[in-house]
Amino acid sequence: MRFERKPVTRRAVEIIAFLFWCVALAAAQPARSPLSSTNIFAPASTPAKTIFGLSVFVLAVTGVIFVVVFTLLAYSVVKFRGKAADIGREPPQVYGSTQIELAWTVIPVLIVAVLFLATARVIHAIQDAPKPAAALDVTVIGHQFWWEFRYPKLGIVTANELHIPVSDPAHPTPTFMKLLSADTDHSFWIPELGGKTDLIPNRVNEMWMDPHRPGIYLGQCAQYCGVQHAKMLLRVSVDTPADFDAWVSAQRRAATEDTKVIAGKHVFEATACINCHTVNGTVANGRFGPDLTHLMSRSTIASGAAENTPANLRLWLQNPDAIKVGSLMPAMQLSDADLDALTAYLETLR
Ligand code: HEC
Ligand SMILES: [Cu+2]
Repeated sequence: MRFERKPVTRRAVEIIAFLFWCVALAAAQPARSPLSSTNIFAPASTPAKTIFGLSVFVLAVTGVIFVVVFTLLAYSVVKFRGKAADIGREPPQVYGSTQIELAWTVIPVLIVAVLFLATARVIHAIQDAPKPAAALDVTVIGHQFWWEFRYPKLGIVTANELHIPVSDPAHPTPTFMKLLSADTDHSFWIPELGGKTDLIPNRVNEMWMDPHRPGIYLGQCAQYCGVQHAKMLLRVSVDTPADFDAWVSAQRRAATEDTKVIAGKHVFEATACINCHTVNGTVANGRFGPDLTHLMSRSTIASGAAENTPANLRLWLQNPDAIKVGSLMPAMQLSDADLDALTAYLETLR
């Protein structure tokens, strides 16, 4: 019987070429193109850079191992391939070489030790980093399926779009976060700013980030938390100090009262909205859903599921499932007139 070996080797070469191509493609993504704002190859803060350095190191070590092992394997496959004359014969049996056995025990142990020490160093550098006095405190609370951000020292509560100041390495102003969960496990992940950290009920996890350049950074809940886990997006706006101060003072202003939308406000206050949402200065003080006091300062609604436009807002109020199936906000069965009035009212929450 003749074995058909060529196609197998060719297939293996193709698969490996494909894997290399994938890695090269991912690495070659331009760092700031709109498609790559979650690019793990473009770290923009100290923890993300440290983790990136470690992963490149681990990839290099394992890459060398891969090349060595694969070369030996390919060599053996070709060199010792079965010949027709070998069929029915056993290959020569070789037993016990202390040198070889020592080598293939000691070298891997050393490699594992090096990887372990390098990793331990990075974990220590990130988790035990001292917190400077100028650090900003933010409490992040994961909800099915949105993010709550509280700034305890500034008295600000917002949702889904986190604003933090850029951190100049000469005068670092990192953001230190406490991560909590209101229901089930979630995971906070902004690839360019830091590693993943889970939000676990009845536990406080911590992480920090010190973004080096202003911009919008995107992320995503990275732990399956229910049907709309995939639409639990994160948007971090890294602001210049002046922009951040302006944002803070805008968030601390009381909600403006606009008499033109009084009808919509009545609908809001007479409906169950107020049990789930807060609007400062009104009877609404619910905490089950996002704080709406400055809803219009956000560019998206429903955790990045839709842009914050009047049409989307109206659609959301009419039927949240149209934007985010399975979201925990009920459709309130409002009349068209009430929907219009309510949307007009929400549009004034700047
Ligand atoms: C049972 C509680 C509940 C009620 C009642 C409720 N909501 Fe919501 N609402 C939520 C939840 C939960 C979310 C977050 C949904 C998500 O993103 O998954 C939400 C999201 C929103 C958002 C988007 C906020 C953002 O920043 O993403 C708006 C606007 C909103 N609700 C307005 C209203 C209005 C107006 C009413 C009354 C007609 C109302 N809600 C009634 C729970 C509720
Ligand atoms: Cu989640």
